[in-house]
Amino acid sequence: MGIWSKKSIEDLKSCHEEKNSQLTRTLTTFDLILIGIGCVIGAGIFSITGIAAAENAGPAIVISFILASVGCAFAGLCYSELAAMIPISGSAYTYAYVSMGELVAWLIGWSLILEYAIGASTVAISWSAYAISFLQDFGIILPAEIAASPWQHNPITNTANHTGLFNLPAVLIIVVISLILIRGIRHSASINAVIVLIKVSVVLVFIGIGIFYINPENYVPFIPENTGTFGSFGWSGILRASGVIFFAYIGFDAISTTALETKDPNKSLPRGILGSLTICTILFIAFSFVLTGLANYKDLDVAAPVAVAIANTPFPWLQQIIKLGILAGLTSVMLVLLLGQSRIFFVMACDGMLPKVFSRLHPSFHTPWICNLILMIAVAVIAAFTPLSIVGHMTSIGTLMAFTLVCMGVMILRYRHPEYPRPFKVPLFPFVPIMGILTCTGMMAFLGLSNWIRLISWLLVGLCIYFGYSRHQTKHFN
Ligand code: ALA
Repeated sequence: MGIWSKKSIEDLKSCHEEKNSQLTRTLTTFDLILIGIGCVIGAGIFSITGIAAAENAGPAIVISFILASVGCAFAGLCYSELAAMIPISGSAYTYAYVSMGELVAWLIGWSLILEYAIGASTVAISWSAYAISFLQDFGIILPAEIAASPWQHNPITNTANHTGLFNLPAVLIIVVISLILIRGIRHSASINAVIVLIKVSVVLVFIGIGIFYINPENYVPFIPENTGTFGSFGWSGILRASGVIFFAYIGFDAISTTALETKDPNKSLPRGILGSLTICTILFIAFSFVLTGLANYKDLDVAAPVAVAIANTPFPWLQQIIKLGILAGLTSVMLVLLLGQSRIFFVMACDGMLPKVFSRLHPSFHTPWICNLILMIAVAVIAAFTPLSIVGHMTSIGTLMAFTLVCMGVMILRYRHPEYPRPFKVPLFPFVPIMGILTCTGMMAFLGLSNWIRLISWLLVGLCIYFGYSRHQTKHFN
């Protein structure tokens, strides 16, 4: 009993039974793949890829994408085994509760805030930059004071003068999305499907047109020589870039947070996770290859690298359409991240880890609306006042930690409960989870000391809350 007390899968099911019956099971495998793509293709590919190519890897960013995708595939397989075996909302948090006990579950739940809530803030900041650029194309110039946080470059002049007070567009988009989520999951899934269609079309158009205008000279040298600084080009740069662009892959695991609303979770969850991961990996590799072929990597160090690349084709008018598609793409990412976060809080509140108010459902919409409102305020405040790079790296390192623990969870549960039915089993066990642990921790290592310090500080705050509050409130399981 206590901090190492674990839940059995039956405990979990009975704990959530009452709430389960109030959420509607409407989502299919296809919906889940759309939710996955909706969350994955976003600021990572549209903004961070160009910056990572310009600062770390050059055209070899393609190799970074392949390396990161290998880590994601290992973790994705592990997620699938657990998601099918424990088809209950809560993602890695739930799996850790079953395999490693209450304290580790709390720490995972706490680091998932970095992935979902802080990730949503990151994307909102990127959305704001593209929205400002789009409006600017039509002569609408926002006052600099409300266009960025005080520590960010001026997105209107693209200069380093810090004239911003707060980021109003980022706040507005978070408010709109939170209100949509309060209205209900089915409604949100339909909106998500339309947006996913738009953004996948944008990616395909970019690849399909761009491939004919690649300048092969841009690929020379394919791996620029290391500048003498670790992580700045050469092989260390490629590895650093794989940690940086890992952000682009974040989100496929959000599928597992919708288990309570999925019709046939045992089959749909692994199919949804692996399906969306495969599609996104292919698109990312093709996209980054075309991006670095259209423009020299040195010119891609901007918030909107896609626009720079398109300018090198005979179709500059594509810029507006592409920016609009990117705005839609980023919107759906925020939608899924905020949905996932509210469902994780919902389950944690059900377990007593968080105050009950987080699991209170709206009488007619049947959504955790108070939780959505609290999240809306927190995420909007962070997006209003924080620079993009800090929240982006925090998101990556926190998610990688959660992924590592999911891979460990698979190994522990195979050992502790070999008898439990597993509708989907990780192939080549234990090779896959071990490789998942190694690749994810490797990417974390390359993210550098300052991000480790931030992660450890975040976890220490989490431990204080756990020992000061949650530990005394949790339901204990035998
Ligand atoms: N993968 C998501 C993005 O790139 C978080 O925006």
